[in-house]
This record gives sequence, C-alpha cells and structure tokens, in this order.
Amino acid sequence: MKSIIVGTAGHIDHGKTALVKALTGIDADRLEEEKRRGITIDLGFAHTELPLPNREVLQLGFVDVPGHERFVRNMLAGVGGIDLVLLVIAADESIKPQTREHFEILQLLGVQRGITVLTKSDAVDSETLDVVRLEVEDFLRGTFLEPPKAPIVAVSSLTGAGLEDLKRAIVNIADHVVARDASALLRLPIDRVFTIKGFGTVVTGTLISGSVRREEELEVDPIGRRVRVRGVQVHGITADRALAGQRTALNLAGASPEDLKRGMMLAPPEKLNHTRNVDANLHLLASAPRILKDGARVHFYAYAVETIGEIHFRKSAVGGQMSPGEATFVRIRLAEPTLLLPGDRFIIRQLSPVVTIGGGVVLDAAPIPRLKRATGDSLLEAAASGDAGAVLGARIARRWYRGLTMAQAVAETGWRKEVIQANLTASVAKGGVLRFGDLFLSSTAMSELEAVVLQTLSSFHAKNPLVPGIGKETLREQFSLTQEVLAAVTDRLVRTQKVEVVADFVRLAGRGVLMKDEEAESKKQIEDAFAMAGLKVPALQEVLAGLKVDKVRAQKIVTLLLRDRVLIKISDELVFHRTALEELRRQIASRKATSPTIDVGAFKEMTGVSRKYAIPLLEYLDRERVTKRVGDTRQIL
Ligand SMILES: Nc1nc2c(ncn2[C@@H]2O[C@H](COP(=O)(O)OP(=O)(O)O)[C@@H](O)[C@H]2O)c(=O)[nH]1
Ligand SMILES: [Mg+2]
Repeated sequence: MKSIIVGTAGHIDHGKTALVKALTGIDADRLEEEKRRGITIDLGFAHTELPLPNREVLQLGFVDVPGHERFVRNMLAGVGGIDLVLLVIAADESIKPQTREHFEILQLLGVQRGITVLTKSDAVDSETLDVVRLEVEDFLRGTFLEPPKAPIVAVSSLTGAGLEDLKRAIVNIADHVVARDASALLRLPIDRVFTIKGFGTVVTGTLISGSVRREEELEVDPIGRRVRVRGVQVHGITADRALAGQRTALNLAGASPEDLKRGMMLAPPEKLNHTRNVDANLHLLASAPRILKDGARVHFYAYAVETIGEIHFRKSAVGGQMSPGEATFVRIRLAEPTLLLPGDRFIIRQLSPVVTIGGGVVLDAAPIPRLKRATGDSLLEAAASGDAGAVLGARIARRWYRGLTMAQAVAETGWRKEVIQANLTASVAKGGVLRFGDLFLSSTAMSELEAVVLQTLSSFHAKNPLVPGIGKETLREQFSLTQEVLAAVTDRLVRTQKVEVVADFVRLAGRGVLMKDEEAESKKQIEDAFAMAGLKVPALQEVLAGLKVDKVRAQKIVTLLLRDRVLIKISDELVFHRTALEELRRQIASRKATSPTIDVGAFKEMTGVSRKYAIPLLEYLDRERVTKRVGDTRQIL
C-alpha cells in the first residue's frame, strides 16, 4: 500500500475545505470557531483511499490549510511534510494574494508535484472559466505546476463535476511520488497535542521519515523528555506501526499535554541533536519588498517549528546585503533550540509587516564554531551538491585530527549507520578516508598529524636530552587527540620506523637519552653492577652511593633505566638487570622438562639465592604467569 500526503493551498474562501470534504467526506474544519465563522483557522486533516491501476490501494492523507493571511503560520506548520499539493483557485475570483504567497512557499519548500484545481466551476460560465484557465497557465509558467506535466482540473464541489477527473489526476501523480524513507531515522514533527478521555496524551503529525511502532521509546526534542508509544493510529485507524509519509497519531506515556506543543519533534532517543545554529542556502524571493541586511532578524519556520532567526551571510561577496531574487549561503542563529537536519526546508518571513520573503534548505545543522571559512564552505558546497560521499568526506575533513565518530556522523546527517558505511566504502578503499574502529579520519589530516608529531618530538629531544621521550598522554593532550587517533598515529610512525614507543613514552627512532660523560659513566656503572650480580643483586642505595654524580642525577638515571626496562623493579627493595631475569626464565623453562613443579627449597637450590630473594622472585614469576602458586609449591606454566 502506498501512502502519500496531499496538502491544500490557496486563497481564503476558494473552496479548499469544501474540496477536501468532496473527496473524502470529512469536514476538516474541526474547531467550533471554524464551523461558526465558516473559515479555516488551523490545520485540518482528512483521509481516503483510492484504487491504483495495479489494484493496490493508494492511501491519501489530507492536510487542509487555512487561506487567511493572518493564519499563514498555521499553513506553514502543515505544509512541511506534503508529497503532493492541490493549488486551489476559485474560478470566480482567479489569482489572489494568498494564491501567490502559498505558491511561493510551496516552491521554496521544494514541493515537486501537484495539481492546480479551479474550484467553483459551477459559479462561472465556460468563457470565464477559459479566461481564468489562461491566466492561471500564465501564472504557472516555468514552475513545478506548469501544464502539461502538472494538470489543471476544473471542479465543482457543489455539483461534483470534475471530481472524477481530479481523482484520476491524483492517482496518476501519486504513482510518481517517491516514497519517503521508512528505513531512515524516525522524525515526527508534532502539529497537534490533545488528550482523549481514557487514553491520555495524544500527538499528531506527518511522519517525515522512518517508522514508529507501539511500545517504542522516543525522545521529545528539544525538551529531551523520554516517552513511550502506547498506541499508534494511521488515518484514524489503530495500527501496529506508522511509516514515513503517513499522517500519524501517537498515544504517549511519559508526558502530559502541558509538556508538549506544536513545533516539538519526536525522534529516537540519544541519536540526534538540536541546534541554535544552522548553515543554509537561502533564497530571497524576487517579490520580497526590500533588501535583506546582514544580521537581519526574521520569523523562521521549518515543519511545525516557528521561531526567530538572525541571518548572517557566509560570503563577504554579498556585500552586507542580499537583493530580492538572490541566493547565498547563510548562517542562521535561532532563538530556540531546534532539531533540524541537512535537507530540511524552511521559510522566512519579515518581522513587520509579516510577509513571506524567502526560504531555503538546511545544509548543516551542526556547524563547528571557529572553523576556517574555507573548510566550512567546502562542506556547504558538498551538501548543496547532494553527493552523500562528498558530504561525509567534508564532514570528516573538517574534524581534522579528532576525526568523526560513527555516532557523530549519524547525528549530523540523520542517516543510519549502514547508509553512512555504504557511502564511505569507496573513499575508505581509495585511502582518502582512514577508518579506526568507529572513527573516521581524513588521510590529509593523518599525514599532517604525523609531520607535526615528528616535529614536536625532535624539538622535545633537543630541549630534554635526559628524558627518554614524550609521555603518550602528554602528546594526546597537546593535540586534543582521542585514544584511537593517538594509537593510530604512533602505530603508523612505528611501522615506518620513524619513532619508537618504549613503555608509555614516544621518542624519535634511535634517539636514546643523550648524556654527559659523567652521567653516561654512572649509568654504565649501575648497569654493570646489576648485570654482573645476576640474581644476587646489591642494594640500590649502595650502588648509587659509589657514583661520581650527585644523588638527584643518580636517581634520574635509575628512573631512565627502569623506564627503558634495562632494570626491572620487582619489589620495593629489589631491582634486577633484565638479563638476569631473562636467564631465570630460561632456567625455569628448562626445568619444566624434568619437573613440572618447583617449591621454595628447590628454587633456592637452583638459583643459589637466599629466602629473602626467593620469595619476591617467585611472586614476580607468578605475576608474569611463568609460574602459578598451588599450595606450598608452584606449577611451571
Ligand atoms: N458554488 C460553489 N461554492 C463553493 C464550492 N466550493 C466551496 N464553495 C463555497 O465557498 C465558500 C468557501 O469554501 P471553503 O471550502 O470554506 O473555502 P476555503 O477557505 O478555501 O477552505 C463556502 O461557502 C463554500 O460553500 C463550489 O465548488 N461551488
Ligand atoms: Mg478552509
């Protein structure tokens, strides 16, 4: 079953609500005031089904909008999710101000398909109808509603004339409507909130992407409230789930109607982020009454959201102002946090008098502060081109050394993980993008990082000849790297033999500690003392006392020997030379052939050390998993 949303548009009293009723049998004017005054104030909803030529059923959800100029903001809240528009023009009045304003809004929102409906055909003679038709054709020239690709159908809701033609036209066009992506992340802009006795809180909206099931947990943006879906209705009928492109009502647990309002958005928990800054391509209508200045404040509308936005031009080329008919990249600062994603359309209206002056498409809803303009612009250009691979490439590149995590990629695009993965396969294969687990880094950033790390190391060595290298953590903090990126860059430099990693230190390859003669001599003395002692090591303090260098420097040398693992400390008092411990391991290993176990006595005998040394040594071997203590004896592993 295919589901599409049909929206009405057009001047007040041109017969939009009557047309919806004629098509569906439902009066979309639901408010008492609307019925009394006979005008539509807020959005109205209706639904019906039509058979498709392939015998499938076409499910139609209608969003009926008010035509009155005072209620354009309500019209904007409804028009965001529509797939097909019925531009309603009364044959007895022809084109009027809100015909123009609504039509401009539809074009700014990028609505692709529709039908122009000349209503009240019964109220005029056929000559008048022909004249109006010519006028309307002229008005539609060069737009998405230009005939013949979009038909003009004359109807009378009163007599029913032309309604069958209109239904046929709807079915024809619906066939070409590309279904919204039900596999994308869910977003439901809330356009109504109310309570139903015995049910509690109900919200409605047009599901613009994804799907929603009963019992699912959702997050209300921007308030961050968690709610549970107690029930789902599609076009007034209880369903297990609603899919993108359906008018959806959800019964929610976890929020009362006072907590919620039109303009909030339902989304999966902890996946997407709201923002107060969006980068966009803004188009100023040719009909806009005046130029737009940098920093201008406007009404901002997207889906059911209505807030204030401050427009800042991205390109100095615009010269501080935008003329009617121009388009340019802008950053919009929003008065309230709003959940938007690239590709979302918006409308701007002047503060006073309130008229629609432009609109556009969001290119980035997660701009990074203080980013170089060129870097930011290359993302905007990629986003405007619509090339998913290029967009991801630019999003990764602008994160430079820090890289972009999969979770960030999901939040920035609203695409699922699998989609992101698929769109990155090519650049990962070609090497332009590097992948480390869930982190992506541009290869340019990585090469640059390698160079900077090498530079940093060489100046560090020059300044600190007695220190074996820079601590990994210090290096990480210096460039604000994540653990993954630090590991990746050091791995790469180790593999190309440019650096060495010793314990937690990174140093240039072959760059041991450069010592003065006296220190070098002392170092050798210490090493020799321990190397010759084997396991019967002297007390460290004794060795140090016999050196030429002072105590502080002697201690430093010992620290270096321990760091380089030339000396190994196995307890507070006992330090051994690496070779002595290696020899011990060999001895133990060869003993295994004759005896699988060893006790303290046998150990003392084998090594010739006293109990004072034997116990710590055996405990060390246990820790190193060379032996394992079993009761009074040790098993050789
Ligand atoms: N004669 C005639 N009157 C119509 C027709 N459609 C609507 N009307 C009348 O026009 C007025 C406005 O209609 P309505 O649907 O509320 O207009 P909307 O403001 O565009 O929703 C009402 O009094 C309707 O009865 C039609 O096809 N023929
Ligand atoms: Mg109406």
